[in-house]
Amino acid sequence: MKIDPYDASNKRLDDTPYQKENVEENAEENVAEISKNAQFRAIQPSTSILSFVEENLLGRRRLNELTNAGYNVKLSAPLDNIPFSKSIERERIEHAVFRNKLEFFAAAKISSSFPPPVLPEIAFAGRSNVGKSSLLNALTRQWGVVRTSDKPGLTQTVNFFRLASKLCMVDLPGYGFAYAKEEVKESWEELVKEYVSTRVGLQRVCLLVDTKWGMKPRDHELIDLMERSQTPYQIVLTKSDIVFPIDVARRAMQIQESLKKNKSVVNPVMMVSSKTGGGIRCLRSVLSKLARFTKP
Ligand SMILES: Nc1nc2c(ncn2[C@@H]2O[C@H](COP(=O)(O)OP(=O)(O)OP(=O)(O)O)[C@@H](O)[C@H]2O)c(=O)[nH]1
Ligand SMILES: [Mg+2]
Repeated sequence: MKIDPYDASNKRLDDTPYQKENVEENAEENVAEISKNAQFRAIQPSTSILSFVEENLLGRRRLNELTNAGYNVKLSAPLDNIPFSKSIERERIEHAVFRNKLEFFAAAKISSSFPPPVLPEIAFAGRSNVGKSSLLNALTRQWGVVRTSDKPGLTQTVNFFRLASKLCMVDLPGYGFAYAKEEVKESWEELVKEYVSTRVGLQRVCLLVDTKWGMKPRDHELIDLMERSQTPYQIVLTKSDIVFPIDVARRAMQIQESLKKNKSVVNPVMMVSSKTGGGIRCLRSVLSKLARFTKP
């Protein structure tokens, strides 16, 4: 895998060699790529997916579309607010779980240092740079608590955060990036695999997939493992603000169809943008159902 120096929006390329000396092979690859694109464009998303995308204003949108719908574009993640809100401040997070202070409490490089599983746990997995740490911040609106970076491979340990005594959220190191040494990469990947297949109290793995790029071989590898260990996982499409709304819908449809026969997958495919806040409220609703509820 190589990093594309000219692509400021998304640095990842396929795991294929960057430059091919063999021109014929290159031409063949181009044809395959074109037909892959044509197949993608031919996907007909279901009406429920299409209306989810429209209702949540997902995908690349003009600013005036957001203002016309009543969102205050001066706020960060404006779609994560109530439309036509009269309040100058941002409206409170509606979910009792995600309103709590996000507290970092443990980091582990080896499985023996995982903290005891006391709370229901949700983990965020996915390729490096897919937006795992950003999503944790966006869900809690506590930007800065979880460190994010545009340099892939920032999160290098399994990091545990708690939301009061209700939920534990786990930020996993990303897999498949170019900078780290082979042996370091392998040890992180092994740690992630061990975590998702053996962790007691793990309620769900949110497997984050970049909307623009879709699923890659390493995502399938992790899915196969979670199927074998019967770990419930849900696909969350990230960075949906980068592509056109129709392509967000197509990607969700494509993934939903490809996992139709899987047993441990939790539907539906969620779609979010930590940047615009699109889909974040829905994801909170889905995930807060897994939290521990204490009687009022
Ligand atoms: N446009 C856009 N960029 C995003 C979004 N979410 C994250 N990013 C950017 O993507 C980059 C990587 O985000 P992180 O949250 O650090 O990704 P990560 O998956 O935690 O990465 P690792 O820790 O390396 O595995 C940062 O530059 C973010 O600003 C999003 O919804 N939209
Ligand atoms: Mg991270």
